[in-house]
Amino acid sequence: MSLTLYGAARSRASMVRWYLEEKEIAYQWISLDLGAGEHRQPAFLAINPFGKVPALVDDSLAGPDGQPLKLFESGAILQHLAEQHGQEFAGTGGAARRSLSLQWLLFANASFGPALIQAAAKPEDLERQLTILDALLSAGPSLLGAAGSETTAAGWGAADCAIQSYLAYLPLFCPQVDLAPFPHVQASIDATRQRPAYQLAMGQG
Ligand SMILES: N[C@@H](CCC(=O)N[C@@H](CS)C(=O)NCC(=O)O)C(=O)O
Repeated sequence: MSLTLYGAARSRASMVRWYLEEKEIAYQWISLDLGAGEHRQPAFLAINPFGKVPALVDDSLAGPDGQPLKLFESGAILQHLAEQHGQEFAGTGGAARRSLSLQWLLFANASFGPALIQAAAKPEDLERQLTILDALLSAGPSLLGAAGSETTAAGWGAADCAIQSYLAYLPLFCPQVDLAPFPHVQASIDATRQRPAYQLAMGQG
């Protein structure tokens, strides 16, 4: 079995890389030079026709073409890893946990990420989301646990990886946002930055 992750420095691939490092899942890292247009070359377009990173090739499963499974979209890759390699949804409560994981991954990529990008134009949208996240994080660092999952063991997982990654981007993308009213968000950012696997994933290109 082998996993190959295609990414680039300072890209969303870092999120996926953090997950793999944190869970100690073996993978090969291929760093593309976006400036040189490596992501627009035929070899990579055969993996992700949209020419974006991250992309994953997982030879433990076959895709519809009979070749090793190729995936793009960070949220889909994280959910795949959680299910196939992270054993996140086994046992009692697994089905609910899987659905909640998907909910938070989609929220991270479709709602929270865009709110960060549009923070200058729509500050009230980001503030509202931060208020809710701060309240949820006050119940514990894992959103799956805080969101009312039936499971007893609320370990760190793909959903946490995505949300915590975007939260850690917040001071970089939106330095104008005052985090003083959001102490649990601030604590989450501080804790994320302390994690060796996060540092490794963010620090190496
Ligand atoms: N929604 C996609 C976004 C992928 C994306 O936009 N990736 C950027 C890097 S963060 C990229 O590949 N940019 C290169 C380009 O667009 O030319 C995901 O979450 O994977």
